[in-house]
Amino acid sequence: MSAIANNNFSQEELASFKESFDTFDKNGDGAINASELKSLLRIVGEKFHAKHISETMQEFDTNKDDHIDFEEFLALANKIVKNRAPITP
Ligand SMILES: [Ca+2]
Ligand SMILES: [Ca+2]
Repeated sequence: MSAIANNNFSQEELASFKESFDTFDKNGDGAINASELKSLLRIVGEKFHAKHISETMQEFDTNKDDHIDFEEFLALANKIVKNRAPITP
């Protein structure tokens, strides 16, 4: 819970992010891998180009397991929300 508590998200926002996370986690392993991150970044916009995927992965994959888990995803979501509208379709 600590990482979640560090974000100023409401329960509604968290539920919405979890929904997005599950949508992007296409193989359902509970984490976003590089190819899943690619489709995520394509949807959130032109600010995140394909060439930035490895950089984004490095920046937000804080435990270096080559996957973005939900806690790491919240940090990414936090950055996206600050830049533009929420990542709902
Ligand atoms: Ca996955
Ligand atoms: Ca990770």
